[in-house]
Amino acid sequence: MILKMDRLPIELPKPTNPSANDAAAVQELLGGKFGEMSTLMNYTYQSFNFRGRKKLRPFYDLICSIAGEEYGHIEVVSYTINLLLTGVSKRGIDPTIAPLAGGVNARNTYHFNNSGQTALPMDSMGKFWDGSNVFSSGNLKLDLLHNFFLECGARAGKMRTYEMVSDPTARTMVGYLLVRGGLHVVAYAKALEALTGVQVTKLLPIPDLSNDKFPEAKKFMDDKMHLKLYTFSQDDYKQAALIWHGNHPEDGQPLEVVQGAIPGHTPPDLDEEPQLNAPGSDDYEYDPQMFADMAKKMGISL
Ligand code: MN3
Repeated sequence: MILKMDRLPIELPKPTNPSANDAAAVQELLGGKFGEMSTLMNYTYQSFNFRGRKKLRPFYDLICSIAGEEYGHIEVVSYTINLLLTGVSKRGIDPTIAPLAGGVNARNTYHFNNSGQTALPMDSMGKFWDGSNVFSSGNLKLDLLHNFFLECGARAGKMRTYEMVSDPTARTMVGYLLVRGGLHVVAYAKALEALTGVQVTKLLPIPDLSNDKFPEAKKFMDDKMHLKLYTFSQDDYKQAALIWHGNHPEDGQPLEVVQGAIPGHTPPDLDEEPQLNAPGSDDYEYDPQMFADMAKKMGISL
């Protein structure tokens, strides 16, 4: 089961230049073949489908911990897309001025046609993510090899998105995901080492450029975010520590398992876009004052 928190793993800065085409490029990190939808659903299904858990519990605990983290990754990429799309059309309620005219020249018109200028589970070319991106063979060595490859491919995609999109919102998010995805690369390499004795960490980094060459990633590394594996569970998945221990293969610093979740930050409140009726009219019967009075009586803080 999943326990949810209304938090994002990092604080996202507001874009300096909101841009529908930047948002379209970032979609690759959400719904691309190597995007966060793929990592989330791969590890989630591999954890549901795990056979022989009694014998191989540390591997199960590791995959479950990483699956838990990936939920927050789809969230932080989605919020980045949402912030990049905020304010990119003309705000107002007059349809005759064609407030969405800019959408015609945006690379991804779904952001205007099918959403309130917000993220959709699709790649940078508008192809919707689907379950054929999930690999869950049932063979642990094969699944771990796949996960190692998936994280390396995801890392290449993050680096290229960083090189395409220079807005600080996107770069902060990519810097964070390079560090956390980089940790997942090492985790699957170490899992393969524990299972087979082959020194997979000697292949790292793939691609060759180190995360510390990206200033936004370097900041998170200074906070040791490349060393801490979170279980994303209050009490479970402790045996992940039987794999996640020792020193980081690139900088030699000690690895650590943290029980629970990344503390995180309140997600940004997305501004209204009236020209898209998002979220809708001020004429709703909904009465904030009535809810405020009720909350007071019920002891709920607003
Ligand atoms: Mn991820």
